[in-house]
Amino acid sequence: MAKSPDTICALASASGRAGVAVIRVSGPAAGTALRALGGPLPPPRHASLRKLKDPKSGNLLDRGLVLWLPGPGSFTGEDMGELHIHGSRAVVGLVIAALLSVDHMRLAQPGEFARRAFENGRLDLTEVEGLADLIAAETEAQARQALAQSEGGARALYEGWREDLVKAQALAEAGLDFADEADVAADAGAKADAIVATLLEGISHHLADRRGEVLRDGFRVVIAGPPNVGKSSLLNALARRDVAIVSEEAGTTRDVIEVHLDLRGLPVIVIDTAGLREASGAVEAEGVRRALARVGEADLVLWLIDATAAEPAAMPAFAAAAVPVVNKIDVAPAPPIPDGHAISAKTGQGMSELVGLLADRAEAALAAGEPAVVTRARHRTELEAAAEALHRYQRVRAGPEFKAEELRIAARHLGRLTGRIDVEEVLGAIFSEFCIGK
Ligand SMILES: Nc1nc2c(ncn2[C@@H]2O[C@H](COP(=O)(O)OP(=O)(O)OP(=O)(O)O)[C@@H](O)[C@H]2O)c(=O)[nH]1
Ligand SMILES: [Mg+2]
Repeated sequence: MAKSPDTICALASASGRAGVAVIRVSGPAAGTALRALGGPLPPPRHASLRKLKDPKSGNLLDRGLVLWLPGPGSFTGEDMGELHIHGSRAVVGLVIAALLSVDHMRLAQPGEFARRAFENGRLDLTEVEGLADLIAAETEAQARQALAQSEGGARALYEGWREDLVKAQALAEAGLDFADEADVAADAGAKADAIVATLLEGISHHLADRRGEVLRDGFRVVIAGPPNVGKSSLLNALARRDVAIVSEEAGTTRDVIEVHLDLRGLPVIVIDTAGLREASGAVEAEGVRRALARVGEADLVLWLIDATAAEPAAMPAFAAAAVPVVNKIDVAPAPPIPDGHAISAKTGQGMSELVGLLADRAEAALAAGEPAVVTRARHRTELEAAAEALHRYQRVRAGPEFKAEELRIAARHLGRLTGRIDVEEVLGAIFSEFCIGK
């Protein structure tokens, strides 16, 4: 792809007060800009301490490290520079203003460095996504998965599959060319069939693995139950802070409130919901509707039961798969409930066991084995479409040209995954994830 004429610069570290801030520059004028502020270019990829001056006035702006990272071996593939300066808003503002006074320099759009890395073939789409996830990672397991993906874990697999498909396609087309020589055609067809069978096995194996998406989004635990049983109190106890309003009034919670926990390095999102009952008003009814929607998306539901209630509320059908948790055992003994957990959100009794249970469930769903490859709905959609085309290939009886067409369709979906083709429709969404500090 042609080099972009603009040179871009931006603060790469989080904005605000910090010991050090990093400003990145990329594009054909990167070297000129570094020289304009910091004097002669340091040797490539060696940090050099420089006085940074305003090119117009000659005023000293700061003293900092200058890095010269010439293309094409740089992150973006273009000539790049980095300035490590003091991290105050004032210094960062002055240095960026000085950079912008250099010809052909402008501020980068969110994600533009990654976009250039992609356009210059330094990263494929899955690696860009992995990088966005790595920047957003909140727990160790998320960071590990994102790093594996940003280092090409998914790319290698998907590219390998695409190459196999191209081979199968060539074989299927050979069947067309040698239609008169039945032996040759049959042999090529059988080889293509074998490649497709192996491919389908591989794709199905990875589609069956949902760990990647759950790990990226967080393991979702929904606290549900009748009003006033202590759902919000349990959320606060898990969060160890007052996140949700607690009161003896039934129907207190209406909005859905989420808390992000890190349990053994795994991201667990605990969600408090409105008490489920025949709502007494439109706002509460909306709360109940939202509660039920969250239950539907949950990886685990905790069904809360009030130990002090004369008669526990009947469990709705969805709660059959839920973990029953009896609360308020500081006031009344827990009724015997099979596989139930007994806690007091107020005194903390039974809470460490409950946290242990959440961590175990999250671990069972997420951990174990190699990092997952399918980490986003986008991957799943394309892989499913590719697998469908391969299934149709296996069912085609009409003739080799129809088989070859299904292989082309499957290859197109794998090409979309890595960003070889049809990238424009997904690019905007992915690169906007690089908006630092959002
Ligand atoms: N003694 C005792 N009281 C509790 C405990 N947990 C909650 N409560 C009390 O029960 C009442 C209801 O608590 P909430 O946490 O607001 O209950 P909720 O299920 O979120 O209620 P809604 O949002 O109205 O559905 C409050 O007065 C709490 O102080 C507990 O473990 N022991
Ligand atoms: Mg509540």
